[in-house]
This record gives sequence, C-alpha cells and structure tokens, in this order.
Amino acid sequence: MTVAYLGLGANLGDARQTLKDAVVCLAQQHTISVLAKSSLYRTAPIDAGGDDYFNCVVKVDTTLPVRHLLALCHKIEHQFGRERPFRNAPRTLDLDILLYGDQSIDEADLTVPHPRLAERAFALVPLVEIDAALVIPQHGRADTLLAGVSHQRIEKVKSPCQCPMLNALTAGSADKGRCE
Ligand code: A4P
Ligand code: MG
Repeated sequence: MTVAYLGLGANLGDARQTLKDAVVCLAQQHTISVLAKSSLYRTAPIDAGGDDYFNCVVKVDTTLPVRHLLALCHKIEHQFGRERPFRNAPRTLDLDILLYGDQSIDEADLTVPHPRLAERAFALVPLVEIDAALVIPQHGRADTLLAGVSHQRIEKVKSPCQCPMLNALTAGSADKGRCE
C-alpha cells in the first residue's frame, strides 16, 4: 500500500458537484481507500483563463502502482467529460497525482511530485490542511512554501467530508464498485 495525494480541479459545468462526485468515485474503487479529504476551495485561475476554479485534495491509500493510478485518474477524468482543446483549457475535471509515497519520478509523461505543486496555493493550502507537517520531496515542508503563494486568491467554501456517501465509504459501511 502506498499513501498518495491527489489534486482535483474543475472550472466548467457544475464544478462543485463534480468534485464531490469524483471523490466518491475514487472512494468506490477497490484499489483505493480515501484517508482524508480537504475542504473545497474556490480559487483564481493560475496561468489559465475562464471562470474561478474549485479545488480540493484527497489523501489515499492505494494498492495501485503509480502508472496504474495515473491511468485511473485519466479514466475518471474521461468519465466526467474531460476534453483537452488546448493547454490549461477550462475543464470539467482535472485529477493530478501530487505525491506518491516519498517517490520522485521524472519521466516524459509522469512527474512526481507534480512539477508545479510548490508554486500553487490551490494545491499547497489543501495539502497543509490535511497534513500540517507534510514534507514534499525536493521541496521540504509544505507549510514553509505557503508564503511564496500568498498573493494567489483562494477561499475555503466548504468543510471536509459533508457528503453522506463519502462518509459511509471512508467508514467502510458502503459497498464499493459503483464507479469502476
Ligand atoms: N502528467 C505528468 N505528471 C503528472 C502527474 N503527477 N499527475 C502528465 C497527473 N498527470 C501528470 O495533463 C497533461 C499530462 O501531464 C498528462 O498526459 C499526464 O501524463 P492533463 O491533465 O492533460 O493537463 P493539465 O492537468 O492541464 O496539465 P498540467 O500540466 O498538469 O497542468 P497544471 O499545471 O495542473 O495546471 N488554476 C486553478 N486555480 N486551479 C487549477 O486546478 N489547474 C491548471 C492546470 C491551471 N490553473 C489552475 C488549475
Ligand atoms: Mg492533469
């Protein structure tokens, strides 16, 4: 089992509902246990246009090797209607691997920690909310990076885990497998 952190973002369609549904979808996977979910945040687009984003982060325990986890992220993005007309285009769902254990991976189609993680409040703030003492390989403690992104607008819009289905799944009292 490996502890990983996944970043979720959306700014197209009903973005808040999509993020909620996507976390439930992750929790329904037999290969994933959701250990923690950050609050939902409303954030200004960074290096991108379009409407404000909604972002959150989940901490998971997974049996999946990292490339299988990436493939699952892409599959779930597709299920939620993700299209890629141009770089950083508005999206119904973006699901990125922020951290995978303490691994550093630098390959053509997979970089972990996520290459822009340390520069983005929409990733750092929810990460620190979940794990105040989190250490990011190559960067050090996540909370020490917050000062560098303090100019980026981010506001908490919802407390963690207010979704009954997600609460049941994380407590182990709901059936998995509905979103495979
Ligand atoms: N890829 C490489 N490493 C990873 C990883 N750790 N996790 C590859 C996931 N994918 C990874 O991703 C492009 C390629 O990155 C994939 O083929 C995958 O193999 P994508 O999902 O098609 O596009 P993307 O996510 O837009 O690309 P990228 O480069 O990850 O974009 P960023 O840097 O994540 O920026 N502003 C706000 N407020 N909130 C946001 O969520 N997101 C972006 C996207 C820009 N501005 C934003 C937000
Ligand atoms: Mg992505």
